Amino acid sequence: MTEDRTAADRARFDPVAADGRWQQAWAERGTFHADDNSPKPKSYVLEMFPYPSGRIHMGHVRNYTMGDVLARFRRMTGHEVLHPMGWDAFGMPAENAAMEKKVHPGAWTRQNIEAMKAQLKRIGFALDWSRELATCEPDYYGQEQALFLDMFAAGLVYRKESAVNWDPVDMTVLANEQVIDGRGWRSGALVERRKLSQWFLKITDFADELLDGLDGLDHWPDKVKLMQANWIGRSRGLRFRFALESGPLPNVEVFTTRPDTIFGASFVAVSVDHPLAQALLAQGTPGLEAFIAECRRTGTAAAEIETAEKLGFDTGLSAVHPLDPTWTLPVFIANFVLMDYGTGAVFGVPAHDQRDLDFARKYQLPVTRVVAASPDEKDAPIQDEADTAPGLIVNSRFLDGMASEDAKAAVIDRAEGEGWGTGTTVFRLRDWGVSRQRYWGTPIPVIHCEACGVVPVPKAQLPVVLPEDVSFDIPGNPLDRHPTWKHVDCPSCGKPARRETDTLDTFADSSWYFIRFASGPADKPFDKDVAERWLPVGQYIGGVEHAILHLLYARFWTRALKRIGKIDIAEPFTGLFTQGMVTHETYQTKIELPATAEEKAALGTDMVTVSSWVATDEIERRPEGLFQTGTDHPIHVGRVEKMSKSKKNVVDPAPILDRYGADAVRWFMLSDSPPERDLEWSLAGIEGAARLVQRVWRLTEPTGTAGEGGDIALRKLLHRTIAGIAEDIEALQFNKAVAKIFTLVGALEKAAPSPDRTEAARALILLVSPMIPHLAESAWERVGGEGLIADAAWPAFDPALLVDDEVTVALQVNGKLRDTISVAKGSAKDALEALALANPKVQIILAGAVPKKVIVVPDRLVNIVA
Ligand code: ANZ
Ligand code: ZN
Repeated sequence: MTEDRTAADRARFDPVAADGRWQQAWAERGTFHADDNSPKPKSYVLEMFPYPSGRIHMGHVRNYTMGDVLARFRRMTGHEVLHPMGWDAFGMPAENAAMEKKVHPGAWTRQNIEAMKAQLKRIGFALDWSRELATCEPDYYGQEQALFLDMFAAGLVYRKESAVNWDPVDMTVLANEQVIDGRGWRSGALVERRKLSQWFLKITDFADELLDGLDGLDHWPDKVKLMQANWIGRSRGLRFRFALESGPLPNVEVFTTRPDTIFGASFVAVSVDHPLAQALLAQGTPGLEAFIAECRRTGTAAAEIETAEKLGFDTGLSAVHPLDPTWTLPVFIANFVLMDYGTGAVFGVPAHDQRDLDFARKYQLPVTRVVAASPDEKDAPIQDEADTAPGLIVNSRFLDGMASEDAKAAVIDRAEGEGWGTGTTVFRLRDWGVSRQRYWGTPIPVIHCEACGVVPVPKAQLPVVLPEDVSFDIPGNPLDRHPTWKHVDCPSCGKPARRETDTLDTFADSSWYFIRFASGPADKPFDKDVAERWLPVGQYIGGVEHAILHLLYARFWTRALKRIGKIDIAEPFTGLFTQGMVTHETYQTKIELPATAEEKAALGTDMVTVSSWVATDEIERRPEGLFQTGTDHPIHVGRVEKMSKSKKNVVDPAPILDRYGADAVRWFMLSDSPPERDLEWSLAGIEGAARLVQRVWRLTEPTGTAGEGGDIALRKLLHRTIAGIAEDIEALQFNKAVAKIFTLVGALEKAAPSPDRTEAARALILLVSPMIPHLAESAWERVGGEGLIADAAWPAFDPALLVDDEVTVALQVNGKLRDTISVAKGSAKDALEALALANPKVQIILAGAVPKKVIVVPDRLVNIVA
């Protein structure tokens, strides 16, 4: 009994012990250290660096496991691999923690980094930890300040008064993307429009190149390229002037991308910030001040303006149609016209633009169709929906019958010929507002002096370090109310001056970290020569939620550095992969409670059902079903959703790692779904992964007798597997690689001892080593492999063995499949016919009958007609 157990224990692979042992061995030898001076071909594999929230979650594990398999594989195929890790460490959560828990954002962040680093190490990632960086440390953000100053000197940074989204609760400016349904993404407060002096980076200077550059990114997902192209939004349009019959300005210049619809115009509208609106305001136009104030209450995000109630103020002025001096249009001030797009003024075509239609219905303006599917439909009515479909121009004088594109060109030609307008290219992309009124970010390195204006901090005085002694008991920017920090002498005239108290958007920090990983000297942001040895990143992996902003900003930042001569690389990431999410079932209890007085009044019932989410580890299975642990509340199993704190369906990787070991977790992350799809977490899945690890272990057990003779089938399978897995890993098709390993494992388990089997079992260890590296090291040691498997080469395959010289032929009787046979490829027709007629299953069906006809399709099928 006891003896049996020890034998079984000895046979079992102990994953947790192996994890620690090999992780230590790799660390001691610096196995994953990337050598800048290596003569080998370089491979830079990078996963999007994490925000140090405090714990590694399953999404991280999946993301980093994928990158890790590729990095390890590239090492095995002779590359010098750079696979670094760091921390995107500035941002709001640290300040929120400071407010809620009274800890310093720095202390909170650094503590989280230590905890998460230990967790990452626990998973055995092949990372070069010597290059670790955290964006919240002065040695990083000080270099970012230096780059900011370089861009400032090159004219790529400017300051401007602009309308911003102001969150009145968090007391900060929000980016358009942080405004969701008119509310602050974090506080949920209704966002207001405010004017503030803000710092901007000139990303619009690069709009053309950022758009055209997408064409060369062959290894990016199309959907990401499309999202970026739409975000940049290049379109051809026309700018032209409407003369005003009276009023404070002689004319209003509008911008349109639909000059073909010019005869469908029914009004002209300008932004509340337009000079015409401002001039009318200065004249004391009654009611205008109140109107503008009302408009200011909505955010500036395009989506916001699209959905917000359309508001207009009739100025009483008239604009003259440029193609008909007898035709005048009313001029409105409207909330849906933005000042910083086009000219801040538009003409409205209600029949073909939804905003214009909503506006026209509200203010009873004419709606004239000027585009129709065919000329017969020129009078088809427009109801509540604008007709945005392409078609032919109607009701439009000299444009009638033209296709839209031709009509656009015709109007632009006419405008340019007659001198009232010019064709232009415009972009939806706007300059990047980087000012944040927050503490936990990179201080913008400038000084404001009464006499000298904006003065950059001299580089010798960098880094501008954040003060440590700050308080978070009241909202607002702690840098602004710090007693001493902002008071400095002007570097130019020496008089008392004031530091900039805005910090940089954290997207700036993530716009160049991949360069700093490649080269991180102490005295400058990076060394051009060294950085260029590694860059661009060959494979970047991360969440699709970063498809637009992070990736666009990083592309811009890299191009900006190229333009100012800091690096000779235009595109930072040649390969991009966006992985799916990790999902899990959700659980809820539904409990009947007596209604409160208000609920009774509102619902007319005495009892109400209260649903609450239940955490994954608070559930117990009883014979009657699932219950909330320690209660009699039955559990309702809900939809499978992305793991999230709010739905309490998060599974913490830490206890799973302690129980099953790193390899089982890694294997599960790779095995179940294609990597771009969502992966549903399940305990059954992880247990299956743990069993696979043990199966591979058993296959590497010395067989004692070597056996004799060859096993050509196994040999062929092995060589096909070697070639196939290499292709799958290069294409990041990890689930396909996993399937091939299962097939090989199954074949090995059935194979009799032979030299071929021994060789295949040894090769199997190499094949699984990028995925389950701890097991692989132990098994490699067991079979007497040389050195660490982490340093071993990917096995070679013999191309001759990949050629498939056997085919499967279907045997049919009267068109029905009866059996299949394996034959040599290219077998002759009569040989196939003879084999078919001799087949036992076919003979049973025929029962002695003489076939009328035999149809043979070589390499495919034999059909016997009886
Ligand atoms: C006439 C027209 C007719 C328009 C029609 C659209 C459809 P995209 O294509 O997204 O670039 N526009 C111009 N400047 C604007 C501003 N500052 N604020 C709000 N809207 C503005 O959008 C260009 C179109 O958006 C322009 O073409 C203009 O309306 C409007 F059937 O002109 B259009
Ligand atoms: Zn000065």
